[in-house]
Amino acid sequence: MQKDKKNDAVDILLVWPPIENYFSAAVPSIGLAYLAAVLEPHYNVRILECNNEGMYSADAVIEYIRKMKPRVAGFHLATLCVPCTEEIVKALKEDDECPVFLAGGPHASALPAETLDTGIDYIAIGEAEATIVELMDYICGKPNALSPDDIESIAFKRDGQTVITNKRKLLDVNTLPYPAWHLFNKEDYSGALRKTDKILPVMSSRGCPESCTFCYKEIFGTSIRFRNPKDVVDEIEYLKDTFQIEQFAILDENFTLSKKHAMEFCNLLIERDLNLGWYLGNGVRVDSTDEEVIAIMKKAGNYRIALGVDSGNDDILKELKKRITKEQARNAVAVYKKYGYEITTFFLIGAPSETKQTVQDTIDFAIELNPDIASFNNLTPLPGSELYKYYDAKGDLLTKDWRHYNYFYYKDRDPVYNHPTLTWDELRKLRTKAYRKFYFRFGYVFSQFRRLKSFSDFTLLLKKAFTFLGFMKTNL
Ligand code: B12
Ligand code: SF4
Repeated sequence: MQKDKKNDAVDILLVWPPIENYFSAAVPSIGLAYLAAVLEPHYNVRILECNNEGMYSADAVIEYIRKMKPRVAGFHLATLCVPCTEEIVKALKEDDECPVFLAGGPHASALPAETLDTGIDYIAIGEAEATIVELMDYICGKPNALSPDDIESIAFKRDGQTVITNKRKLLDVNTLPYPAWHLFNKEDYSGALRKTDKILPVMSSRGCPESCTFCYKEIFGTSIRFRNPKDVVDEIEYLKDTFQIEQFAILDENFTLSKKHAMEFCNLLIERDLNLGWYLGNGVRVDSTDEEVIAIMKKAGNYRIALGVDSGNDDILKELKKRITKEQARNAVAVYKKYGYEITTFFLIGAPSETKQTVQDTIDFAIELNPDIASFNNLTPLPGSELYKYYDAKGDLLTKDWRHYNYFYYKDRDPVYNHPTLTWDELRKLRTKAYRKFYFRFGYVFSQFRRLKSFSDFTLLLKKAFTFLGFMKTNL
């Protein structure tokens, strides 16, 4: 999709760094696509999505950057991306000439001072569409550019001391341009759970007002900002016309929170008759189950939903500050099943008060709900979450080697925190048990076969089964 600008000097390369042991390249980074969109009118921008483009090692990225010689290289940092990025930045800083390094994203926003120690020159904390343009204007010496002290929500070092500037206000989401997907190199994004790879993500809101202890809150805070539904549907129509997408993924953190927003969006989508499938893969809350909304979402093409159920024990749900109950989860699954949805339920294993019995409650509850996919993640205190601060304050974080902060995988992972009662090995075994008990059941296999309506459903089921078996074999 990228424009041919091979002969132009590159002002900024935006990098989604490689992650070892990465499970699914489900969608491209909409954060980088928004940043590219605000930069493009002023600067020559390129994108490198390492995992999605098959670039898995620091060495490959180093060579790529040496060849391209961008003036600035900006990294999107989830916690797992930090070790590889540090390797890249430190190696390039040994060269006679190297780019100016920027970083932003979840890890950099949660721990800006520590992230500067990786060699990054400037960090944009939080939402960065305005920040990145101001930073580029400064770095590129534009007349009237602000000086770093006057650019809000950045961190940098001066004389070895970290400077963090005043906090910037969240922006008006209705002023954002469309994400610049035309600058991305890939046309298709493969995912094991869906029927087509011709897919792009869309965000109709930013943020979530809840405060679950394990969730990341440093970028969009605890408010929710909705876009005008008409603009969102215009964007989707543009994606279909321009990139021939067959599906889209809504990345909102709390799409069903506002009935009015969800209903208006779906009604407009139905009116436009775009004939696109879509899914809500990030999880919606079970306490916002409204049958009228679910019926219209289904009619508008939504076929897959993920529900944040998290535990089969009400006390654990309280401890996690989920503000939901098992009964609400039961009701939600029943209503989504009634409308024929493919349902994923997310569960977490390892809340601070978790015991073998409460994990058993979760396994029993998952079996009772019998969704199409039950995902049991190892509760990992990720920087930016309340749980991280809790374990850090207690001195119970065992390592800050970030490559181990992976909630999908146990393979090659050291323990990252001291759980109050369960050992790391017990947590690992409990999670393996959850997967085995849930999936290796006649009732589960039977319900999956009963859903098949066509040969393509069957091939998708096989694709899911092989992906899952590969995951079980290598990572539990
Ligand atoms: C959609 C999503 C995904 C998608 C797409 C990921 C992506 N990075 O775009 C998929 C499914 C692929 C995914 C994968 C993973 N995800 Co995810 N994901 C999300 C989710 C729900 C929304 C992210 C999003 O699109 N936000 C919207 C855009 C507009 O915001 P943004 O990406 O943050 O970008 C803005 C700023 O951060 C900043 N910015 C971002 N990059 C840069 C770069 C520079 C140079 C600058 C200056 C600024 C800047 O500017 C952007 C515009 O304002 C968040 C939840 C959340 N609350 O953010 C979790 C979240 C980001 N994911 C998380 C995790 C852990 C992962 C995985 C590691 C899971 C795994 N084990 O594989 C991988 C990591 C992938 C990766 N390489 O980053 C954690 C990260 C926490 C942390 N401390 O690292 C979050 C916060 C969820 C949580 N657990 O609380 N994820
Ligand atoms: S887990 Fe879901 S409901 Fe809880 S704060 Fe995060 S996005 Fe909101």
